[in-house]
Amino acid sequence: RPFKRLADYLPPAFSIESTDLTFELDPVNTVVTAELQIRRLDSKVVELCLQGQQLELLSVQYKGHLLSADDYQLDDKSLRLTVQDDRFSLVIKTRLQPQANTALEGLYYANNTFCTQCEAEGFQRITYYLDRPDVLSLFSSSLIADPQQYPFLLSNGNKVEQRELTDGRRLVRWQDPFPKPCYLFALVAGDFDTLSSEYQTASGRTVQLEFYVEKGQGSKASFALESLKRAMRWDEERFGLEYDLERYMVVAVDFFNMGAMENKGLNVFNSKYVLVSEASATDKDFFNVESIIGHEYFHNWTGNRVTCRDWFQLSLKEGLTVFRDQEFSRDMGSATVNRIDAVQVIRTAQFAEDASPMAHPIRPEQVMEMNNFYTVTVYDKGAEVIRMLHTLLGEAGFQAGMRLYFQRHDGQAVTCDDFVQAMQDANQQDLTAFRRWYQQSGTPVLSVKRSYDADRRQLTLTLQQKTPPTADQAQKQPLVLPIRYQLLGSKRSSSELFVMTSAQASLTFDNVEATALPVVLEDFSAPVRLQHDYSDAELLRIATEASNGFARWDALQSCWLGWLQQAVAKGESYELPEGLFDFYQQLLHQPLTDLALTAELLKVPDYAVFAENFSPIPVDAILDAITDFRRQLSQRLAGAWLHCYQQQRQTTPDYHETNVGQRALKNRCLEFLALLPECNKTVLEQQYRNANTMTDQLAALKAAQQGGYPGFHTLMEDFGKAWQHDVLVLDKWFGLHASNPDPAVFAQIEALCQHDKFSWQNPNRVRAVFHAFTMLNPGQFHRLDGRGYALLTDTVIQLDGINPQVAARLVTPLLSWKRFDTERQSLLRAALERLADRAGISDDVFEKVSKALA
Ligand code: B3K
Ligand code: ZN
Repeated sequence: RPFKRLADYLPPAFSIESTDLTFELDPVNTVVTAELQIRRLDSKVVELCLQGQQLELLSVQYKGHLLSADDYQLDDKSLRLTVQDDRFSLVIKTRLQPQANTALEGLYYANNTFCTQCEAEGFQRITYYLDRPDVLSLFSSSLIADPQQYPFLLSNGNKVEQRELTDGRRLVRWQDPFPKPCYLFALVAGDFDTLSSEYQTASGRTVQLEFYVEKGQGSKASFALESLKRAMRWDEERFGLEYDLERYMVVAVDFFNMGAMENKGLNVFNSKYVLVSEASATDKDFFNVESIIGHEYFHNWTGNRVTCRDWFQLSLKEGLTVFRDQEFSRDMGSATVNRIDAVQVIRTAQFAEDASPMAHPIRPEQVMEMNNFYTVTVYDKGAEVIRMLHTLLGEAGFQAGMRLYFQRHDGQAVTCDDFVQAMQDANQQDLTAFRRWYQQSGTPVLSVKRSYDADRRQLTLTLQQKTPPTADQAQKQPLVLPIRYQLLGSKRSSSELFVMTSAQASLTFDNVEATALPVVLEDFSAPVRLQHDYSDAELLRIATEASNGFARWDALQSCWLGWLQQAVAKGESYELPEGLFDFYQQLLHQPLTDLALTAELLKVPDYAVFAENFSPIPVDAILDAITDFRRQLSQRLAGAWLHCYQQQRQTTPDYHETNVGQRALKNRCLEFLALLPECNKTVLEQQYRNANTMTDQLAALKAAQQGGYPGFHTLMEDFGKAWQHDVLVLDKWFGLHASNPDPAVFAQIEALCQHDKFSWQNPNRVRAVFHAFTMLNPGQFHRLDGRGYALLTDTVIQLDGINPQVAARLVTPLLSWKRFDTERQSLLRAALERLADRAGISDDVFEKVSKALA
């Protein structure tokens, strides 16, 4: 099957100056009329090739003349015609069946609602078009439907007309004044609860904010609405960027392939990231709503006003917008914990991707199915690359670069190179070497060695970087690494920046004591794996003394990894050092002001964090060691957990930094208390029954599950009944079932798939069950009898026929077969072969599986 390559990029030979769409909406028979004004840009080209998939072509008119089937070529991917004129109109009529569209790409119908998803290449499932981001067109659209069933007919831009037709249907017409690529087109038709408000921009314009959510859920959208206002204000203050239309609409739907979509003026969201209340959503859910609302809003400038030339440049908008949403979140809550969470994503998921058959640079060079490249590498490593630029140039330099970028490229479709060039020119800094981050994949290993010369009182740090080969690229070169560091126990106590540009470098410190201790890579200033030879005592000293909160947490992470490696090597219990118990004791009696950070410091890392550091991954030994560490901590510090738990027990329900921190700390304590048989009943039952937030209720359930509490099943039954009307909460319940570490989980999953609220068509439901099973239940998923792998393989096959995008996301845990022992390797390989050999498997799944087997 063919790949598309970045190297083959050619500018478009035609432009589509305007696109006027008419939709006669019907679940089983929607007729789309597209009227395109086309201009030839390259006079040598006579063939116009429009992409189209899953379409029934009804008619084509060229300059007002109906064409016959001999006038064009049609296949299952395109419509081609020979054109003589430099300017002409085309009117194309197509028929769609939105209800049959379970792939949820293009125009689909679910839950009595019409909805579109066009990024990356979904618009070609609506009409024949130049479906590429560098073709910008002025869009207008007329939506026609039965007003009883679909009182709201929404599309991008300004509403310019609404009237009732003689046949009883309603027509609403929209015009978007900003030219845009078709991936930003959207329409929604349905019946909703609405929530609206106004926003005054910095320059004094008024913007209408409108949220459209499922009937009866209106009150759950107010936090999202307030988040939007905060994001709008923040972008004005930090980036000087204002919203540009009179209306900003957000629609929440339960059937959606991803988190949300930044369509111009009409965002479509997965309801999970809009609908929250303290009773039904956790603090983490609130966080996600605020951050994704911010993300989609920030796209209006970084993505929509300036868009991508081609899909290989995806990180141009995604890396930059993730950086912007992370900065926004950091200003809204605990800055340190925000950074910790972002780093965890890199260290687990992104490093794992680098080590997998799907390894790719943040700007990929070849792609079979673009939807497979909305990855942690493009998004999150992409954001780290932007963050490094920010570190190198400073806030003022970075903002100067942003201003130049918009000055040059507003209204254009550009490349990652254009972005770096603007940063370079605004700062008169040569960023040639830095650009390597865009073309080189893989995780650099940075090793740090220390030597102290007592006579000269001189400390030398020797730094070395090396990037191991990846599946896609054998040769690697040194990268530009901004390294933030601090020297503990010396006069130079502030944090400094060293920019490493070659494979080796050294740093010397004069006039320092032998006890001076360098803290390297503060705030994770470069996305690398750090290797050092620090002792437990030194790491615990950093964890206690460093001024950088991230560095404190990170030192502890190094400790945990070291202890776990020893436990695995010994194959038996490893006794945690006294220094750790003392440190924890202290934290539990006197938590830091940042309670959320305190909770992070008190955590034994998850399986995924440890696993990423092994090859082959000793699944069972890691799980045993984690269980043993947790047991040691719970027993040795029993009194301290209870003391701290009681101190933090009373919390105010609203989502506010102090309450969130308090809940995080309390629930960390609960997690350890639940491992003590004597505490179980009262503490767990009480917290579950008396919880004033979903955060606390769910934490009690999780602690009960992990602690093996006998009453757990009764609590689960109660929870399932209490929340059966709320699918978003039910998803949490599905996930808990699927993460049951007992072999009974297989029967439970079977039962869940029969549950009347489960649907294979709904990505949220499918992910709730199978994401939990594959990612949060490593013991059962990686069983040595292959049952876990077989279940996932069957699921991927079943799902591929319904929704290839979701199937391809689910298949990921099977790809890294080479990282396991020989028994698991052969089981995984067989699973992959079963998928590869399957007739009619989608490109989405095939691309990944065939890479894994190559
Ligand atoms: N741009 C969309 C993602 C589209 C994914 C297409 N498979 C959401 C976002 O990143 O904001
Ligand atoms: Zn995005």
